[in-house]
Amino acid sequence: MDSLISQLEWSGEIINKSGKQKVGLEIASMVKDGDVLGVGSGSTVYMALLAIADRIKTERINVKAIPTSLEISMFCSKLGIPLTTLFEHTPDWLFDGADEVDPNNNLIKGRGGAMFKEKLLISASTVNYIIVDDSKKVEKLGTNFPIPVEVFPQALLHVEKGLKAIGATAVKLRPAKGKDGPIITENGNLILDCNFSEMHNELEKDIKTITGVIESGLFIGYNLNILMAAN
Ligand code: ABF
Repeated sequence: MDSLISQLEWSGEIINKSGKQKVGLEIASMVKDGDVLGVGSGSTVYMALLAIADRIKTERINVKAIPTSLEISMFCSKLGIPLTTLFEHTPDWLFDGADEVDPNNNLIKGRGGAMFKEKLLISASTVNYIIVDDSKKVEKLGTNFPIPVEVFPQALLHVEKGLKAIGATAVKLRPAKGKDGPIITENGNLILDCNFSEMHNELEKDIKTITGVIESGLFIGYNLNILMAAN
């Protein structure tokens, strides 16, 4: 009988995305037997996981995944990709998506609200591949997406004040999808989506120094390989 997870559908994430499919196949072809993979979120990640699952079945390669979200964990389980954790392993390499990338390969991530674990895994992996398409390229971060900041709930007002003090021009509490109230992250926290008057190289650090901030979706000065998917 099918397990509950195998009955789940992810088809909405993975249809009609041929450019991403190509990059997904490229990612899958880089996987070596014995690799421990950090697995981010987003549509190209789904594509890569489908292709990796295929290699596991056909070539019997031994791969373990450390996922950045519960949703990705369940997708891996559905595909038969074995999971592990940061308690047991450090990822050999990682692949993930992004919401914006600037000419210096700085990023905004976190549309899915998983940026804390995404940043943790990117920091823990020495080799990282970030998969984007043309629509993600911006001259200046913050053009199409605000910077998401994960906040310990009781620190909400304190963090809002701190963000405004370092130049946030708009701070919005991210609402839950399809229901009342705020979105609650997998870590039990809230998300503030912020716009800043000025984007500068110290902004990620400045945000992080506010007590009550868990993490932001700003990635400045990381050593990343950006893979471009054709549209
Ligand atoms: C994750 O997936 C998030 O940080 C980012 O918001 C999202 C990008 O998804 P997609 O590649 O589908 O646009 O990386």
